[in-house]
Amino acid sequence: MAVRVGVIGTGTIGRDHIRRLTRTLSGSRVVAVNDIDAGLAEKVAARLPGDVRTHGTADGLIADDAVDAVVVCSWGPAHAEQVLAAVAAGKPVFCEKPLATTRADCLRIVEAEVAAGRRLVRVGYMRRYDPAYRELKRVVDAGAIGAPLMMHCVHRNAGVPAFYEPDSTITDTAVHEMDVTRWMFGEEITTVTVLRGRRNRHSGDIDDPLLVLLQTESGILVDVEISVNIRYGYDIRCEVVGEDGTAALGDTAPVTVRLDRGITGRVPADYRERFAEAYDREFQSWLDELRSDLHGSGHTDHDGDRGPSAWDGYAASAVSDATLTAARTGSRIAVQLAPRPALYG
Ligand code: NAD
Ligand code: ISE
Repeated sequence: MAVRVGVIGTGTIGRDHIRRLTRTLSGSRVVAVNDIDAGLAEKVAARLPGDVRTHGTADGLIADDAVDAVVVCSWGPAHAEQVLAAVAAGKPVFCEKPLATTRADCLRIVEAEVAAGRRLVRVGYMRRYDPAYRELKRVVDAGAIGAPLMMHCVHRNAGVPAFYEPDSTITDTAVHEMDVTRWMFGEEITTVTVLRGRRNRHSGDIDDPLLVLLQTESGILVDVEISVNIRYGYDIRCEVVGEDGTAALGDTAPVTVRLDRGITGRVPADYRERFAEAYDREFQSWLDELRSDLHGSGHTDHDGDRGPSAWDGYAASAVSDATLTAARTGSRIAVQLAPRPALYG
């Protein structure tokens, strides 16, 4: 039986996820939508097959008996209340990253889930499902390059979405590398430092680019270039430096052309192009888990885990909270983490 999904937030990524749930993946049906822009939600609903309800409020959608599971794609500051409402209703919820924009709000979600006694929340840290990132992690885990010492990351966007605020470079963009670092090395991040440099002329009041330096429990150093207005395209790079060698994501251009003494290859326009397969896989994994929960067989994904949890969302946002302080003060800041509840293994 198809999982009946309600989607909150029908903006850029909301519509992309609705498309994949409707046209690409198996096992679900979008039955309800909500957006604070009611006209937008109605337009999106009208284009979908079947009878799709448009709810005036997120709470109304969550309470709808026809909705089995909720997808939250509103902007970050709205996530916490919507995820908490879904948990209170006992409904599984997939929340786009970040889980919430503050460590405190993420902790409220973790506490609510722990009180509920079961894992209902998944967070959209889709890079964990990207084939290239998975292969990089496999190489590192196999010990092929020796013990990891450093990781160099580049996170470049051609431009920023309308909701973007000055802190979003950290809470909305760099937060991906905070999650990738924890996942890649299976360690928490302990300290963070930020350097601001000459500002990109396209960036208005946003400090862009930024150089973020993370350090993990065992001392691994991770540097992250954040550039969010670098017009040429969407460019994600990652290289792990080990004691004996290095391993890096390959070039993402599927084809390179050599012509007239030049070489060209496509750079993705944005995350929807670069991570299309990762989003498909993360959603298929979530749907498979929900369907097997409905039928009681306890699905886990290829790694044997249940995807990025509320705890993972909390831990990444704890790092982004510390990073905001590091950017403001210019100091190296320690990450504050609450004890990890048993619910998260
Ligand atoms: P967007 O601005 O295009 O869309 C957000 C939508 O949410 C808008 O239509 C807006 O009207 C609606 N909205 C805002 N507040 C709301 C509320 N309280 N209730 C209901 N609707 C509300 O933004 P976007 O680019 O689609 O990003 C949305 C979220 O998805 C953000 O958290 C962003 O970080 C995340 N995102 C993740 C990825 C990824 O790679 N995993 C990529 C893009 C966006
Ligand atoms: C956006 O919200 C995403 O999550 C993208 O993956 C990221 O690259 C971008 O910087 C964010 O704004």
